Amino acid sequence: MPDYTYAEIRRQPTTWQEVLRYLEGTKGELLSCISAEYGEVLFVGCGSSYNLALTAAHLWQKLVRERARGVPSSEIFLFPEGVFLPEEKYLFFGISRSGETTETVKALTHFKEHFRGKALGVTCEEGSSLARLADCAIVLSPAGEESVVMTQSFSSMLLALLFLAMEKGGISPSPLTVLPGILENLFSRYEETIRDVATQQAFTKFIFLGSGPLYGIAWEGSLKLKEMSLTPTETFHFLEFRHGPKSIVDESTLLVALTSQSAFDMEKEVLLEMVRLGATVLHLGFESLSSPKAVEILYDAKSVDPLFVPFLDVAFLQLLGYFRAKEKGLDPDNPKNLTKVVVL
Ligand code: F1P
Repeated sequence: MPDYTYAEIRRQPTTWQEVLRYLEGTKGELLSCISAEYGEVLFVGCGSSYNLALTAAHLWQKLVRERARGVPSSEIFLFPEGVFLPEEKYLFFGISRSGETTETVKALTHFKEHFRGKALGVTCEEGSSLARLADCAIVLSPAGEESVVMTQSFSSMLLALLFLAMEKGGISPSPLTVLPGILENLFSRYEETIRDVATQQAFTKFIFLGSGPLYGIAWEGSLKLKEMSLTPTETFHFLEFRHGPKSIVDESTLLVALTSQSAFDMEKEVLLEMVRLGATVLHLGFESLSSPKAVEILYDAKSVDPLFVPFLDVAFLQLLGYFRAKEKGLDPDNPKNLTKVVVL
């Protein structure tokens, strides 16, 4: 009987539909809350929520054309001089599934007390500290989950931030309505591919590669595999991997490669170089690497917008972590050493 982590991963298409309906209903209020001009937009969170912040910042800057950055919550109050300029006006997004992570609540409070601008909370918990302390809150109750590790909460909070970025950037978010159906179809086509890779014992080194908006997703896939299956992992921007870390590549290495349409040629060169060093590649992207050492999940460029890729990639990386945990006889619902919320 699949446990709730699996159910929540597979439920994402339905949850995304519910989240999009919620956003259509609240977008007027949210847009009026963020309508001013800001010198910089900060996306702030811990763990998976920080990985989400990295991707959200890239998408925001691209779509809204405002400077944006992802920052770990603790940096906000421990090293504010590296984040803030006193005279600047900021839009601060505090991101937290629980809305109770000590560092993120502290970061939002510290921002409001010491710096200028607007503080929004992005959470799945109605009535949470983050939702109460923020000037405005995005509360995605349909994306709440039983799982300790973040799955639908991650993709749904990212979806909300993409929706808002598109609206503020003057781009209609209506194309997002086809995203749930696309994931459902891809799940039925490729779930077994992911399970096959996850159950191969030959791999002992797992390296995640992603650039641009997919760097945060590579980190999230890396964290999912680590949290659920207790597997050591590393994460790099694609071309950074050549500058030293590639020294460890051999036949026991699995590269989990999240390629992009815009940088595919250079990303492919990195991957084929590592295949020559003995690596196997789990490739998620649009174009085939045409290599016998690549296991591939390929998206149809005619129906998949590049903006959809972070969501499709992360859903399959969640399954990778889940299936490898099950293969190792571990319980993904109760990951070792972890709690659902980190309260200090
Ligand atoms: C953040 C977090 C998760 C981590 C674990 C503990 O929670 O650190 O990233 O995977 O579940 O909580 P939150 O601030 O998003 O509630």
